[in-house]
This record gives sequence, C-alpha cells and structure tokens, in this order.
Amino acid sequence: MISVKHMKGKRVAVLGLGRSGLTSAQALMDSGAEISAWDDNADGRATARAKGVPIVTLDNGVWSGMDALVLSPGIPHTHPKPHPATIQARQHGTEIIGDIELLKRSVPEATYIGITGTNGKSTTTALIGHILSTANEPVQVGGNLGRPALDFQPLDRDGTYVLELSSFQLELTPSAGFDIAILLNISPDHLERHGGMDGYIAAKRHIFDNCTGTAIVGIDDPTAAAICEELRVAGKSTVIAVSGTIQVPGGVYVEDGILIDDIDGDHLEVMTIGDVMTLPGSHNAQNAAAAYAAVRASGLDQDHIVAGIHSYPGLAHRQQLIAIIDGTRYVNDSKATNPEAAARALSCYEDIYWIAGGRAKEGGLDSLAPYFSHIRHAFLIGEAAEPFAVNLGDSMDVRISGTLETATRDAHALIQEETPQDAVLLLSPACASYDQYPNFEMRGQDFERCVKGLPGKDRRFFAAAEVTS
Ligand code: UMA
Repeated sequence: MISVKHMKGKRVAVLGLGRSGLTSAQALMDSGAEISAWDDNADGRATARAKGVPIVTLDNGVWSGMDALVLSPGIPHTHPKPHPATIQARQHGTEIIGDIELLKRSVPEATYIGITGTNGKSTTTALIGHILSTANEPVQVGGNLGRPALDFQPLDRDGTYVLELSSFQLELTPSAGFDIAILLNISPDHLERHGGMDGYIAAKRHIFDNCTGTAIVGIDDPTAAAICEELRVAGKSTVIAVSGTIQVPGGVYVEDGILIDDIDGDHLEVMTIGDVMTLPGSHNAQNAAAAYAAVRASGLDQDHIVAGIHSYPGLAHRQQLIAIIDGTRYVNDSKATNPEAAARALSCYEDIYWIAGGRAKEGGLDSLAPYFSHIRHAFLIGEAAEPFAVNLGDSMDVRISGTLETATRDAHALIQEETPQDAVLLLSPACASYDQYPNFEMRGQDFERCVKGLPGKDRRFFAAAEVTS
C-alpha cells in the first residue's frame, strides 16, 4: 500500500467506499490523516466500518477546515447532476481529487505512464506492463484496470507506474504531468457524465496537461488526430503519432502486419505484429504501436520490447484466445458490451460462429453490417435473442440458443459437423450481460467453463494475462 505521507494530520473526506474509495480510506488512515468517510449505500458503509473506517455523514457541517475530498471516479461531480457533497465541498473551497492524484503526490520520483482512450486502453496498459515486467523492470500496473492506485507497492526513481486512466479519473487528477502520456482514440462514451462530447474530449485531453516528456497519440480517428496536431503546434512535449492502419512519417505504425518505427526517420522494421495471436486486428495493431512507442520512450532496448510483445498473453474477456479445439479457435470477447466493440472482433476473423445477445444497447446492429459476410452462423442468447434474430435473419443463419451454455454446445456441434478451415467460435455479445450475469467478467468466465467442457480430439487451452503485478 502507498504511504500518503503528505496528508498526515490533514482532514480528508472520502466519498464512495467501493474498490478505490476503501483503499484510499485505508491508505489515508495508515498515513495519519483524519478521515471522514461515506458511501450512499448501507452495505458499502457496513463493509468499511467493519474495517475500522470512520463513517461520518458528509453534510454541510463537516466541510469547514476540510483539506480535501477524495472522490470515487464513478460519483458525478458535474454532470448529469453533481453529488450534493461535491457542491458543499466546492462552496467551502475544499479541493476534490481522486486516488491517482494522491499516488502522484506521494511518489513523485517514480516514472508515470498514463494511458487513456475510449477503446484499447486496458490492452495497451497490460501490454506495456507485460513488456516492462518481462524485462525485469520494477513496475506496477493498474488504475482503471484492476488494481486501485493506492494499493500499489511504493517504487523509487527507477520504477514505473503504468496507469489505465478513465475520463472520470483524469478529471480527478488535476496535476496530471505524466512522463509518458498516451491517448489512443476518442469516440462518444460516458457523455451523460461529461455533459456531452466536448466535456468528454476535454477530460481525455487532460492527460497531456503538464506533460513535458512524451505524448503518444493515435491518429486513426479524427478527434484524436486533431489533438495530435494541436500538441505538435504547442510544442511542449515530444509528440509521437501512432497508427494501426496508415503510414505515419516520424511515428510508429503497422503496415502489412509489420510494426514500423519511423521515429528517427529510418523506417525500421521492428517485428511482424500480424503473427501475435493475442493482438488481432488493426485496433490491436495501434495498441501495440502505442505500447512500443511508450516503452521505447522509457529507454527499453529493442530486444526486450520485441520479446515482450511476442509473449503477451492477452487480457481476459477481450478477444481472449481461450482454446484451440481440433483447429478451431475459441475466443472470449465478453467485454464487447456494445456493437462498436463487437465490430472490432468481427472484423478480425473471416469464418465466425458468433455468439451474441444479452441486454441490448440503443442503436441496433446496423454498424455490424460490413462484417456480416464474416459470420457463418449466429447463436443468440438473452433478452436480445428474439429482436436480434429478426434483425439478422435476412443476412445470415441464426439460431435462438437462449443461454450461453446451449449456444456454446450448439456452435461446437455445428463446427464439428461442418469441419471448417480456420474457423473461430467467438463470444462477442454486442450487449450488456446484466440480464443473465452480474457482469461481463462472470459471463466470460462462464463461457470459458462451457468451452472447457467441450469434447474434441486435440484440445489446447491458454491462460490470460494477470492484470496486477
Ligand atoms: N457511490 C456513492 N454515491 C454515488 C455513487 C456511488 O456512494 O452517488 C458508491 C457506491 O455505493 C460504491 C462506490 O461509490 O460503493 C463505487 O465507486 P466507483 O463507482 O467509483 O467504483 P470503484 O469500486 O471505486 O471502482 C473504480 C472504477 N469505477 C468506475 O470508474 C465506475 C473502476 O473502473 C476501477 O477499476 C476501480 O476504481 C479501481 O481503480 C471500472 C469501470 O467501470 C472498471 N470504469 C469505467 C470504464 O472502464 O468505462 C470508467
């Protein structure tokens, strides 16, 4: 756990006692801060109280002389409606910060690599962490991905914190100042929390504030590409553009499956990225280009970088290769809770037995149409099964399987019957899981359990990356 020494003797309110808030409360208490903690949920309060955290109602009476409010990232402080405690804190001049800000103030000597973007930030974070740890560099990996920041081990000046940063966390990290800051892409997300697209872009762009080191920016979407240009013009940091699809003079990109480093203008062919089974598709090509640029900027040599990318095991539930059974790949993409995410997976394979459905998001499946020709058969589950069957029925063979267990068995039986070459059984639901599971992780785990129970002559199983280090 991180010692938050600078808060010793300070009065600190902690609002939200989930994973990040409870860790913050404990780290602050251990460091000698006087804390007043609250969670609007009675179970959250009970769990914290049982761990010795002082529970105090954060009403108007507590704010006088309060030094800081440590806010959990999921709690609104501007849109759609600020939490009342955040209004009172502001009225009393109490600064509102999150756990990443506390980490940065507590361990300023370490190196910080921050990664944000609408999509791909978990993969890029895990990949950077994997490359650095396989090169035996002292590294801690987490943030929005898995481990709360104050749960990390303390590092010295040789150590690196690799942090996945959500737009919510960035808003609560006023000093920013990452040594290496990465923005992968921007498309509409969490708009309610940011009062629209402009607010969301501003929150993401904040990752570059006070960055005097290296700014790495994906240019495969117009919004991020425009930010890349603005940063170049501002000239405050070294700017490296990265792409998974187009040539970038002076940047890092993937061309015909080859990762090219043109930072020094010498068009260096680093490695064949197309062969890395755990990083399929052009979106992962861009993630790999960003990860490469980051660890290169941190000073790591080529051999370690290439070895690390080659051995990257992939993250659970994100196009995770869980098995190859009789030549067919079984891929768990349970994290694809919307059509945009499912489209990325569908674009990566040619001959797909697709399991989809759950609780549908707004907007329908029209954005998937370009990839319908990649789908041999769809097996539909959950609340969306019937409407999806109506939607897809004219374009492909569909079957309403209902549950994941039935869908997996149905698809496997058909694969064994049709014996296709180079096929993929893909769970990429394009839907939330909440109609049948508590979360996408449990849906993905259930899929893995179902796949492990399937018969086959030649069955090989693979493990995903650990998200903590
Ligand atoms: N709460 C209140 N009042 C409210 C709302 C919530 O008291 O008005 C309480 C809840 O009762 C609960 C706590 O706040 O006890 C939850 O806080 P939180 O939503 O911030 O969740 P944590 O458990 O602290 O997890 C957070 C991140 N969650 C969010 O940003 C929503 C986790 O990201 C992160 O892994 C974790 O910190 C550790 O750093 C998850 C996430 O969904 C993966 N992120 C979003 C995303 O990826 O799209 C941004």
